[in-house]
Amino acid sequence: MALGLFLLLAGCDAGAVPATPPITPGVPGVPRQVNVILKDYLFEPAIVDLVPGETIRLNVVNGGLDTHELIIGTQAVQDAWAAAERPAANPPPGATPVVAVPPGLEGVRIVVGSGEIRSITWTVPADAGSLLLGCHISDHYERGMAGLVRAVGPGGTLLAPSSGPSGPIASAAP
Ligand SMILES: [Cu+2]
Repeated sequence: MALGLFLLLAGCDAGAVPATPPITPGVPGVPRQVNVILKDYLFEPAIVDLVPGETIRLNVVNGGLDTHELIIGTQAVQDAWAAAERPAANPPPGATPVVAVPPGLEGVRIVVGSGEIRSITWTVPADAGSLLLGCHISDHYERGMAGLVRAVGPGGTLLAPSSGPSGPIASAAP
């Protein structure tokens, strides 16, 4: 019975996306592939495990109908983009309005149109555990496009929490 169930599950799983393998930190010549999917209106995954100092190939896929962005940065970076993009809320169809934040608060920003994928190669900073994810287009952040980075060791074990803000997901709940 148990074996039959196992076979059934295994059969259903054939051809599906394999489980996330243990983390082998990326290096400049061989970056680790990290995928983040943008949806209407959430990040998948909402918690991204990264090893401080590793080099990743960050692939950002927009599986939603709206234009979305992935901003990776501290709370100060998220706040800066939220303030900068507030005037551009509910933009007309077309290119995303050009917005800017003060120097030093740029973080990483990747804007992706519906159905598109954009990739960057990025070296994860030492303060990775204090980084948050956000999309500040229109009201997307409030609707659930908020997440965070967890700093992990090479084996995927959680590193000691950073001094960053706590509970960003809870604070972003409607
Ligand atoms: Cu969005």
